[in-house]
Amino acid sequence: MFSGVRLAWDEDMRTDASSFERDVLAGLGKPRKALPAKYFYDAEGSRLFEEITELPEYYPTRTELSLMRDKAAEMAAVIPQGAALVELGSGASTKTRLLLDAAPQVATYVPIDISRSALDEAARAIARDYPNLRVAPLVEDFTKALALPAEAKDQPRVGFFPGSTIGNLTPGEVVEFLENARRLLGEGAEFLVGIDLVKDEETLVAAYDDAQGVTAAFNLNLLTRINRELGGDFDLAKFRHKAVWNGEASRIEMHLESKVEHAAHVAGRVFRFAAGETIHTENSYKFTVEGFGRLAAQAGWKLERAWESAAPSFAVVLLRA
Ligand code: AVJ
Repeated sequence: MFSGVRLAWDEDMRTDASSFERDVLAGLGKPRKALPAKYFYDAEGSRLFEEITELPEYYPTRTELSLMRDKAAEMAAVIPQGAALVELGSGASTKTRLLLDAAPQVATYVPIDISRSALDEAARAIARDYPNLRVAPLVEDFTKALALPAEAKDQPRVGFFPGSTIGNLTPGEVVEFLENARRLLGEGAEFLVGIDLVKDEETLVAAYDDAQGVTAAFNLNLLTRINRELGGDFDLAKFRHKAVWNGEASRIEMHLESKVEHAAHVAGRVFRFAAGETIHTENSYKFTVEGFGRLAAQAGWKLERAWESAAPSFAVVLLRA
């Protein structure tokens, strides 16, 4: 399944070598070659993603931030007194701070992340800056977490999942993820989710194919990682970055396209490429608020409210269990 995107890389999230190898060999062995997007985020990939968020074409990060800045008071107003704010996959906590600053009624902050060191650091920084807040971090894969810490047991729960990270999931995985979140947060809980919205193709493609080539470097870095960690011999000069809008599936697809017919080797196996053949490396789904509401409903959530930015559009939606 899905593993959350993270903003900082560290030792304890170094990918289990054998599952990386297994996933890469399986993905390259498919008739339509594909690699899981979660493997983008080695140290260099995490650095490149940070750089992407600063690009003029890559609007989602800054749009969500300014939406949250503008609407923080309204979002805070839906959070009950004494609530536990549960962040799924806590990254850089800039967006969390916007909420906490506007919502002093939050009693407990529960960041959930699979990386203990990233979690400890985030928890320590928040605890220092919000002395009245109880911070109860949970080291767990947030897609699999089954129970909240005791500190958050008897409080109203508000989930928080910003960044359109949910866009990396297929619709079926979105429903599964939202079902798990509902089970974790419980009856009556609220859930604030950041989603990128469908818009004109030109804006969408530019966001994933920037003029400076940072997204191309991010995409190609996956081959560098395979070369280094799995003894691959990919020649990066034989591939080009491609970002295409798949309107039918409502997603941006990233691919690595082979410019020429050639072969590459990974872990002693040979993989042949035709000229023009691609490796599908990422899906970034774009939603409508109504469409997302239908997915949420399938998972037992009711879409109560949506805050939408001006163009290029991005939304933070409020779900209720
Ligand atoms: C981190 C999944 C939200 O899909 O926009 C950015 C990742 N890929 N540019 C996105 C990404 C290429 C990003 N998410």
